[in-house]
Amino acid sequence: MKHLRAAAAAMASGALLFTGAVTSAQAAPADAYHHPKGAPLKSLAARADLLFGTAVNMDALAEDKTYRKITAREFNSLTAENVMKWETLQPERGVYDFSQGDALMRFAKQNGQQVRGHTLLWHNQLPAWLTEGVADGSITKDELRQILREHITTVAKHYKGKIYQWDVVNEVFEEDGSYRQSLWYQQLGPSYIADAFRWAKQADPHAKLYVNDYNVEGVNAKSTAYHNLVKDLRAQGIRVDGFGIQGHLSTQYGFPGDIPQNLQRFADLGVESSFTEVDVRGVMPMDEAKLNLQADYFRGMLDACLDQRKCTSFTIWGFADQYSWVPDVFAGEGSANIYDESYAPKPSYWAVRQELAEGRD
Ligand code: 9MR
Repeated sequence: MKHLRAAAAAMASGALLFTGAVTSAQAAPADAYHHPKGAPLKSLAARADLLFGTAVNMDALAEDKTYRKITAREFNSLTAENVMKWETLQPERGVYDFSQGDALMRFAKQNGQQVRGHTLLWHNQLPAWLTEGVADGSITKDELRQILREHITTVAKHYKGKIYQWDVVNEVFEEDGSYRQSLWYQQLGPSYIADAFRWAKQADPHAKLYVNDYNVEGVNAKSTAYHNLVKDLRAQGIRVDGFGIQGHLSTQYGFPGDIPQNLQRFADLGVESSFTEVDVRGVMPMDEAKLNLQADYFRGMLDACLDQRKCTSFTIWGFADQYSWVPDVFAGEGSANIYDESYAPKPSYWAVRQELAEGRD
């Protein structure tokens, strides 16, 4: 546990700002986030050979100058929080709208950032024409397979050579490791997963192709299902390159202690891994103890990634609390990000900063 040693050393040397024990009030002068001294987070990450990313809310990027500034300055990888999902990209059958996805690509290019693709297949945020068509039988199973093939091919080709990792399939297992009973599974059976990887590879051979899910940080039934899936697909000659751990944690539950073992067993299979959607929510109102615990959770995930050579990117799911998805989904919980609503860095910001600065072992 490198980070605990480092925190103790920092404390002893009086470097309080980097212990993670600061409150946001202490750490944040009123008017601006960009006061933390030193290099931006992305420079520290680059030195550690890590892509450090955030999910991007395109409305905030258009309307909020500070949001835009932080997005440009602190991260070397961006993920579309929503605009590369089916309902945005194919709002009508056969009609694609890449305008917002392309706007994100342009922003990333202007700022020298890489882009993570999310997601070629999911059971959520599907367009109504698709879900309704399947429900009323007007879209047959054969047609659905063609629709899936066409969507993956069109989207991956559109962004060919510009996306370094694609979440090819997202959230395909239940907590007990059985297949999620999604529209895809119910209509097409489990072979849709191998198909999705084949089609993605054909369309964009250079992107690293990922499975991605939540509650798979440690070794458990769900992460074991992914381990078996990756092993089986690769045994069939299907290219799967990476295991994506979303990393949506809550301070009201314990920290999964066996993340290093989990990352190692995927590395042993020959695939890389990434943290793809990290945030740590808490039961509101937050207090200093909870904020410090939150910082420990961020630190723990980042430390595990940095200590695993095959962990190549670490993306947080947004950075500012006012744009977080959490309060809409978990009643009474919030404060999941590293900056508060006024862009004051929280203890979790300092924890992330410290870990990045320490780099890999
Ligand atoms: O953050 C996203 C939020 O804005 C959307 O409303 C929501 C719709 O389900 O999806 C959120 O992002 C999810 C991601 O795409 C997949 N993993 C879980 C994320 C949080 O729900």
